[in-house]
Amino acid sequence: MPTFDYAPAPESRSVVDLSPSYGLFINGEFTEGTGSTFKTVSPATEEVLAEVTEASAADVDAAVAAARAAYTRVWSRMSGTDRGKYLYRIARILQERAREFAVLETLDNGKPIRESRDVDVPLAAAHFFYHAGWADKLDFAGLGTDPRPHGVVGQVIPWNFPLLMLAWKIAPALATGNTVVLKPAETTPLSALLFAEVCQQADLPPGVVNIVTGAGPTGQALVEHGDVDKVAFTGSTGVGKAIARSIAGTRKKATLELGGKAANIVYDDAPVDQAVEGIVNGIFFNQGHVCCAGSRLLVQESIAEEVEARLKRRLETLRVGDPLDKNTDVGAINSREQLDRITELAAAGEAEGAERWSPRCELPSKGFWFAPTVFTGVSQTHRIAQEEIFGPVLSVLTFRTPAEAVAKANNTPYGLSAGVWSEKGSLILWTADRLRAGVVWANTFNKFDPTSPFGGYKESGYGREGGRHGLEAYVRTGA
Ligand code: TAP
Repeated sequence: MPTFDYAPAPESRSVVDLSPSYGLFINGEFTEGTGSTFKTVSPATEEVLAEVTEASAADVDAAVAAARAAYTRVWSRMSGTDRGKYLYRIARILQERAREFAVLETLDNGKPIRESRDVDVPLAAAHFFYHAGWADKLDFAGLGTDPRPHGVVGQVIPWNFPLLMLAWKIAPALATGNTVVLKPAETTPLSALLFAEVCQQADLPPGVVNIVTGAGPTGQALVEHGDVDKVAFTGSTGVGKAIARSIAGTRKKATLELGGKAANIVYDDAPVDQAVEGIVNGIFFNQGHVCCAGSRLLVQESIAEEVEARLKRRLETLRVGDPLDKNTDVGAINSREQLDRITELAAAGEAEGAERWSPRCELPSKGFWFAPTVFTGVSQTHRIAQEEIFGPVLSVLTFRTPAEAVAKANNTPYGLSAGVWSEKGSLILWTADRLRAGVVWANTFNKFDPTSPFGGYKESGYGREGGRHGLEAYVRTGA
């Protein structure tokens, strides 16, 4: 229980200049588009923030044509040093306009301002800085002789880290000499449209970056477009599989960053207080809308009761509510659709016999909200142990031996990330070696850095983003 209340500390909305409506960003300009429009709302209040254009197949065609022309005439001919200068410029503008981006992201996504301000925006700038540094050094990146760009890249991203996923996609593509057409998620288009303004401000040659807003059909038109050379997708495993099928047999290259169901393993010699912080960060950061979230806690049986008690005590202190309040720890669920999915899976957990618990917290009456939830007594066959919930819901399972922990951790169709908590380095390495996961964190969780490759095994997709490995996906070598 909190021992005292915090006074509200709301961040000001006045730094954001919202337009009532937005067009598409094609060939360096905002254009009206030929499709219909849709509304984007604040998930915390259901207030309509703006009308956004739904790009039609003809609009996607125009964006790809602009990207092709920019690739052929300008970007593929420019030296890496000059491309790097543009990327540095974009990175610096993102830093200068950081507060504006953070507030806009929080308004459109529902995530706490503390996270958009301290994680999303600084990391997005860091991705541009990092890739700016690579632009003139690609020959020395160990990518093979004469690494060259693919051409036009079609990029489709989800709603959980809108600006950050954009940075993960656009920065390496531009650094390696590709041009892009990017489709942000339907529920979170605004930071991508503000990024389009940044491209104008940086004097980026027209057509190098194009932003087409819309829903699934717009994404489909983009990835299936005949003049797209490479597809980069982050989103659900279902859509990822459909994309892989649709481009099979074509010349298109693809990277797919898909879902996850990470195990966070806590051994009995772990520093329990730190582990509890890591468990909380692992699943309640960004409302659990994190592909690599530590949604399955595997705790050694001998300390399970103690960990559970300390975890519940800690969760009683989490502040759920207004995402623009600087004290808020857990914000709004991104959409009604996502809230319905979380609600349905949590109900399935109860129906299958797991024990459900949430801290006492008052949820706002408007908007989309779900209290932080912990399920104990979960067995491996339960849906909440198998399916990705993508919300603030933790499933707790126990184990007795390291071999059992590894077997349970790997018992999932996914393989994106995992966590291991122990004071023994040898046990951490033994465990990490056996986990089928792209990223394994030791005595920490949800740490991201542009220098570190990120990506999955199994149904979590293929390809890596970040680091030298991430560049590989954006270049071709040989004849
Ligand atoms: P999806 O429904 O797959 O949507 C992702 C993006 O694809 C959105 O822009 C979406 O548009 C678009 N899209 C939908 N149908 C499409 C189609 N047939 N062809 C092309 N594009 C299409 O996922 P989501 O609900 O936004 O995101 C949650 C999922 O993403 C979770 O499973 C999560 O694990 C995964 N995710 C993975 C990672 C990494 S790095 N592995 C990172 C973040 C999220 P609309 O927005 O209009 O639907």
